[in-house]
Amino acid sequence: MILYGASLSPFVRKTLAYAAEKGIEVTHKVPPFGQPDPEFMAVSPFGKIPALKDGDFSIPDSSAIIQYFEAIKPEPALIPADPKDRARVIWFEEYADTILVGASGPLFFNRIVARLTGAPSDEAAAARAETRDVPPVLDYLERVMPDSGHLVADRLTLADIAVASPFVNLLHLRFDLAPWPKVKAWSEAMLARPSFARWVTAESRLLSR
Ligand SMILES: N[C@@H](CCC(=O)N[C@@H](CS)C(=O)NCC(=O)O)C(=O)O
Repeated sequence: MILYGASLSPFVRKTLAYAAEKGIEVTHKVPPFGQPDPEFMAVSPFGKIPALKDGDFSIPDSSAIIQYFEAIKPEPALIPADPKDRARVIWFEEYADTILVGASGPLFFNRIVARLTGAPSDEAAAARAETRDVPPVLDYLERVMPDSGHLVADRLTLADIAVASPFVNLLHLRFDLAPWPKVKAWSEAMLARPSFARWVTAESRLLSR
């Protein structure tokens, strides 16, 4: 199986960490930046990352890829069968993908991606995200964070993996999580798991160049 996309993308990192937690082996390929790559475009019609190729089957989108992983290898089950827990897991994936990435994306893009790619940087947009947009999104997470250290069902699920992924981007940004102590402890524990730690290390090396 080939998983396309740079791990700096929270969507790509989510699928890579999910595969690792499931014990699914993937070959990771990063399509060349800024150049049309026919092999990649064949699996991702809109050029978005991640995308997956498994033999003659291919599928884009992190959520679709994760559903595929869960179906081909049901154990360990990271999407609960219980209706309420399952719904909560999908909500947290949505919170991560749209609300947290939506709020923190301009910060990451303008302070890190722009530097890496040479794209113009909008520091005012980054500062707005940092001071106005991200804090209420983290306030919510602090409010709902269970004492068990897992977001749903008191065990590791897709919810923890999906929400932890953008926290690697916040780590690269040296975003101070001290005002959100439960979130800080949870994110440190999640990012120390081997499924995330290897990407934290590899990306930190890339960003320090
Ligand atoms: N809903 C998609 C979002 C994918 C996405 O927007 N990826 C960004 C990188 S973080 C991308 O490919 N951007 C390049 C582009 O929009 O051309 C998913 O979950 O995979």
